[in-house]
Amino acid sequence: MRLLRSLPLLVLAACGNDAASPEQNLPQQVSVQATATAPPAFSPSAVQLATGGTVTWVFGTVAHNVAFGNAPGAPANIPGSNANTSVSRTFGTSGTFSYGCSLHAGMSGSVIVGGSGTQNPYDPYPVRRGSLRT
Ligand SMILES: [Cu+2]
Repeated sequence: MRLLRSLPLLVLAACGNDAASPEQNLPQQVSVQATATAPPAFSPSAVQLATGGTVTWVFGTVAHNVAFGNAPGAPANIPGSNANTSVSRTFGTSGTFSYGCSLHAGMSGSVIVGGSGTQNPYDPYPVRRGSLRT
């Protein structure tokens, strides 16, 4: 009977731990440079980000934009011609979001949000059994 009563607590503790650990090592803020040199590119072309984190695109002397297509959960596009400015977007949904610059064919990048960071080894017993006893 004692084992059955403590089982729901153990399950809750394990779920909470699982939800937190994949995000622990992912950055909240990342910068991407839109290069002014040929060929036009986003650098780095792929970045990893914690869910809810922010990417800042840094535009130099050559105009670029950022278009995510119609991916569900993607932030608003950065339309038009952006030069000598920086624009940030927040990513509240996990997933991989590919984007491109409509001014330069083949200029593309991706933002990988949540879940894919370096994970801690799975701990099957995050709470010591003894601490559940009352
Ligand atoms: Cu461009």
